Amino acid sequence: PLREAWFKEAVFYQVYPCSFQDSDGDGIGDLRGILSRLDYLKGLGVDALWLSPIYDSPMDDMGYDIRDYRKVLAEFGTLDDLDALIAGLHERGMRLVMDLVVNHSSDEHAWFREALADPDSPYRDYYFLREGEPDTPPNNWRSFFSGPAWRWFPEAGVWGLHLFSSKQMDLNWGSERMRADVVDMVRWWRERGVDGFRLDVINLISKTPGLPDGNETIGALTGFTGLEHYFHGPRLHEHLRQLRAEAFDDPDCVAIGETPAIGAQMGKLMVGDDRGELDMVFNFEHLENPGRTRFDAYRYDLRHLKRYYTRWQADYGDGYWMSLFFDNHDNPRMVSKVDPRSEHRVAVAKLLATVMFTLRGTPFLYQGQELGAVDQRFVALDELRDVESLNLAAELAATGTPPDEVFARVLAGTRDHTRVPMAWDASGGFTTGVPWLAGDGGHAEINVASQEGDAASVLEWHRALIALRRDSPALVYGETLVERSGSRVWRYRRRRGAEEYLVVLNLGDRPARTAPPPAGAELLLASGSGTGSLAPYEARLWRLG
Ligand code: TEU
Repeated sequence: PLREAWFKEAVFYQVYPCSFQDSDGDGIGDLRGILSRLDYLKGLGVDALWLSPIYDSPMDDMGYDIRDYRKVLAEFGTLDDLDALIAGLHERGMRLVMDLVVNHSSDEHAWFREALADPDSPYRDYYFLREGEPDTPPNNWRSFFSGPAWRWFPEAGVWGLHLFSSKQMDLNWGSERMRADVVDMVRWWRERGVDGFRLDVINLISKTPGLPDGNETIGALTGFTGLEHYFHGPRLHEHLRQLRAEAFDDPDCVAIGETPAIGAQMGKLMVGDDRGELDMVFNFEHLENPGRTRFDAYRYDLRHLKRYYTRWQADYGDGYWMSLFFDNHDNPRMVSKVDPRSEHRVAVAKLLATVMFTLRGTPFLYQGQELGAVDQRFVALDELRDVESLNLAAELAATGTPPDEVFARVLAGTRDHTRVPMAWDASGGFTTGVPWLAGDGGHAEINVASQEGDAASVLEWHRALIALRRDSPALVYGETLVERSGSRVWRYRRRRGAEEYLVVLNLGDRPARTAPPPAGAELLLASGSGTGSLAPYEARLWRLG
């Protein structure tokens, strides 16, 4: 049976703290800035805010490298500011989800410093530190951010494992003490009033004991030698259950796993109602067409989206719950990937929003997505800040790739596209100072002020969909029934009891014919004319009963 829960009904909104709102003119967003924009979010219909990391950090990976789990980064504010933000959210009936990054910590975390300084330290076992020779890393694993997954520490004569940047040291979940410290820390945040967590790369936390070499064939196919030893490791489910039981065994607390490359079946093992692990996971298969990666420049074919969701909605059934999302801080804008031509921007943004708010699952918006924001027009490599992009550029250059090609490839996939400042008005409105990241987010044309109150805008389309979903249990809990149609058209119904909706979408850039809705249907929303052939990328939503 389908279980009801607040997080299934809620609309989530991801805030990237560096780039949402600056309150003190240093060019870096902050907690006071976010607080000042809560009424905007409330007005949009947002129920819960997911905050990317705001913890103390040397910012090697934009805060996903945590130096102190119980401290706020000075540029973002103080714990008092965070308490004020929590209070501000709760006053408005909204909730706060924090990013929990516990696959790794910063190399500047006190645990790591002690582990490195003293072989007999109890913290030695918190990480994967291996004695050895400077030329021979302990195994052949590769980092997601280029190069080997091992860093040599000459001062201690040890290698340290890092699946991400060389300042993000993997934590050893095999250590009972380490796990207990994580549980303590999570409980401490719960007591501060936090309503849930987004668990960063949480499917990577269990590694095959002994850290054996990765299979070279898998490595050649994926680019990430070693991943079969940690993507779905031997103790993953045990660790997740311990976390749930000891840190957030409470229906008020939501746990969302970020789980790259996990697929439907393994995902279900983490979110099943009877599993006692997580409530939802982020899966990423729908973000690229099959055979493509984020760093390929190509036009995304929306027929893949139809196939993907048709399969997943059926597969998940009633005992599992999906997250629905397109943009986040790790990916370019979906609108730009589908069709970069500006004349199609509004229609594509509305189509994607329609999918997000009418399929079964919990929608997660990323800041700017509600405006139909597009990729940043970066012109040179030195405008980029993201460690992944910079490492990749260096790696490509080192293997002889010409500079133009290096830039083109990095530009296609750089995570900085979505990290540029939020566009509040035609002059930006993010800061009175100089933004930390080059790029204006296209704010002269695309911004909150110009769209608010304009019925034809992408922003008002989002507001209307969110309001409709809030009052329609069928759009939240209803079953998803896909109708037969040509491949360029996607038609599905959502039904619960007597309440029923029909969604009709044109997945292509040319007009498309489709059967009319049943007699008596009431047209609620249309991004085109709403009658006759569908305009390019047109989305229509009907109430049937
Ligand atoms: O991302 C994990 C992840 O797998 C990616 O999507 C990542 O951006 C990259 O594509 C790997 O090739 C999470 C965070 O969301 C990301 O910002 C962090 O950089 C990363 O974990 C490490 O903490």
